[in-house]
Amino acid sequence: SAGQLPHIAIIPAPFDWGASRRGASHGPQAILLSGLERKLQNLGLSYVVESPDYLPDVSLDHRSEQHLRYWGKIAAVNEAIAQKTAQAAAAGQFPLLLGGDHSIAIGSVAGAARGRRRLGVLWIDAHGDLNTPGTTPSGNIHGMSLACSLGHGDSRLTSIGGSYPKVQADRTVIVGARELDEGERQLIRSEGIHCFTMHDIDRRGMAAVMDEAIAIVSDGTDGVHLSFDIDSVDPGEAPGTGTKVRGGLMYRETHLAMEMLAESGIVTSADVVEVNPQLDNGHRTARLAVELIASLLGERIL
Ligand code: HAR
Ligand code: MN
Ligand code: MN
Ligand code: MN
Repeated sequence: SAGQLPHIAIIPAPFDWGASRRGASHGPQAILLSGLERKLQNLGLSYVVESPDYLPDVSLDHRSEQHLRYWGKIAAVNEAIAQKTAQAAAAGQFPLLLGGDHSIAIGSVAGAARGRRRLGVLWIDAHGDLNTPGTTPSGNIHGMSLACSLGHGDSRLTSIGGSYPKVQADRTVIVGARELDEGERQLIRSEGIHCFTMHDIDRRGMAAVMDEAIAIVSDGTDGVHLSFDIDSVDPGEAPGTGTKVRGGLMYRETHLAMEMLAESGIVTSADVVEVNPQLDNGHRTARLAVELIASLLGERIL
């Protein structure tokens, strides 16, 4: 990734059946309307905005279970997301997915992993998204997406984009966690997933945490997928999201993380998820998402 600027494939994923509330399906439009294209132009990046037409119509798919809510819609949509992401990556582009709730990462990680079998994953989130149907307190699949990518949970989800684990635990890093369920804590311990909580960030500082996170996800990997859940940011800065948790990342801490990732040059694909304009204060959260994407893609203060 050194030297030549990547061609960005902006892939909208207007889907919210993985969450407990509707609205995140309008995230892509809100982010695009908040000046994303202008930012990319100012950075001198070439890009294409894909049409959401690649997604199947799942309005009549009502397959759902108590501990796997709307799994039918989610499986169908994520197969298409995996395909679209893999296609962009195979064409040498940088897939940038705009969510959508975090269930769309089941597809994006699977797509990113298709051409990179030693993919590192950096999951920046207030949550672990490490539940399975056996541990979920809600049945909502956006709380299961990272577990799925690691090969844990129901085969109707883990088989999306191919019946194999898309990533390994020792190449997976969570940053920003502050609300984990008991089953998620157990999975973190039993699998050895690297998890930097808000406690770690408070103690050591964001720079030290990101230095270590970058070292882990780039060690022996052939690419890195960043899955950025906007609820990692403190709700004071990012109110437009469905599952807010107090005590999150500060404005500058979040930018610093993105700037350090840009400097490292390791990120090969990304998603920005859980922006819900129906819960936003104007377009505050969508505008923040645009700023953070710009920092990730190389915008610098000086
Ligand atoms: N851990 C809870 C569950 O599984 C809440 C998950 C919440 N949402 C997210 N994920 N936005 O990051 O239901
Ligand atoms: Mn139950
Ligand atoms: Mn999440
Ligand atoms: Mn979250």
